[in-house]
Amino acid sequence: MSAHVDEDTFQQIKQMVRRFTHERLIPTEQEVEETDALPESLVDEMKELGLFGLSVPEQYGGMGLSLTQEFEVIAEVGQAALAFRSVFGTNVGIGSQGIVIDGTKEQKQQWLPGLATGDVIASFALTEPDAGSDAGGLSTRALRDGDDFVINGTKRYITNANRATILSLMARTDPDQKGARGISAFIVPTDTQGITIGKHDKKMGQKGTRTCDITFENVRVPAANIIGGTERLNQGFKTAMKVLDRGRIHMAALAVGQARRLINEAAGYAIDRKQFGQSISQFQLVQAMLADSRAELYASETMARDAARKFDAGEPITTEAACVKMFSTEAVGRIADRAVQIFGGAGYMSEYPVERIYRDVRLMRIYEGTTQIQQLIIARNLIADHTNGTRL
Ligand code: COS
Repeated sequence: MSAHVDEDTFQQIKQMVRRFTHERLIPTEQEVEETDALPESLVDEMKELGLFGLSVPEQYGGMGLSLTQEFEVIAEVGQAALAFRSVFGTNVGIGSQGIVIDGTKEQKQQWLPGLATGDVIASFALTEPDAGSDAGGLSTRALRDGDDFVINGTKRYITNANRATILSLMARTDPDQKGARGISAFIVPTDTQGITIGKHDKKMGQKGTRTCDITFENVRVPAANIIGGTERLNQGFKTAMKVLDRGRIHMAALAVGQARRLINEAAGYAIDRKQFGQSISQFQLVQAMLADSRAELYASETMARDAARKFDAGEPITTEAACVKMFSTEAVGRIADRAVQIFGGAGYMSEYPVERIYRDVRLMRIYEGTTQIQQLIIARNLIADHTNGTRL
């Protein structure tokens, strides 16, 4: 493992997060579900624990975890309702990583320390009303005007937009280029004139998370705010794709966390619940469901760890990240379905967490690239490699 922090420190961080998840987050899940909001005191505790800075390099005040280590930590916090991870997730993942991966030294110095403490919140602004899966088809424009760019357009379903201090925003800087070329990534402070954050969306699950539309009306940012500086003009789509590649392994950590929780819940219930005069865990049809879930969890963990190790070693991971994201999020959907089945009628009642988790994990097969987009990426790369003579 290409550890960024030593093994002892990492184990301490992991144990601390595991304790925090079980002692503080899981007991607050019901309140979050009912109020559709996170208690601010808990968000402050997360800041104090350093959760906002897990992936920010140590030199900028973060914990500097490798992706392998981040996977293990996120899988711990991922046992709790997904809303908890979501509030710091954009700082650890898609909101900050464009700056970490492609940012200039000045941009890193300006923003990463605040992102690490949680004093600065970053959102990733790619999706638009007419550009979801077809991210390269986005129509928000950033047109050059002297030393500035002037941004107009609308972004949709932007996670943590309500709290964001800055946006990693993808916009079309070359209107003559229709597709992925001609897009640049910008750091846009949300207090810039002309930005309006809409009211938050009502969702099927993941209560307590926040997604909002953002509109831009003649929003003026200096050319120096292009992630990586002006030499990365029209290179922003690639920045977004690199961020998403990495983010898809982070997503797998969440799927693994939720899968572990579901299996714990289902096994506990199956052991306690008696029918036909015995524990239902003794019935082979129930055992088959538990076994399938356990095996799929193991496959998800193993794939994600392998992909994270390759990422940390600097290897290309686009195919692996897509495989891991597709497999682990589809698997957790099946695992949630089986957990509800094992709980029987009780599984349909909000009294037990599996009913909520069943709804919460549904989004995982959609956000940060649908299963169908992952299939497209995997197949495209496979066909290209094969055409070039590469055999598995
Ligand atoms: N890493 C680095 N560069 C990448 C890349 C990656 N993973 N994927 C693509 N690129 C590059 C390509 O190499 C290409 O570069 P050149 O122009 O130099 O050849 C450029 O980016 C355009 O790539 P491509 O032609 O593959 O773009 P497409 O428009 O066909 O789109 C998909 C590709 C479908 C993969 C992309 O739009 C996508 O991931 N969509 C899903 C978006 C998403 O996940 N949204 C979730 C919401 S945001 S949380």
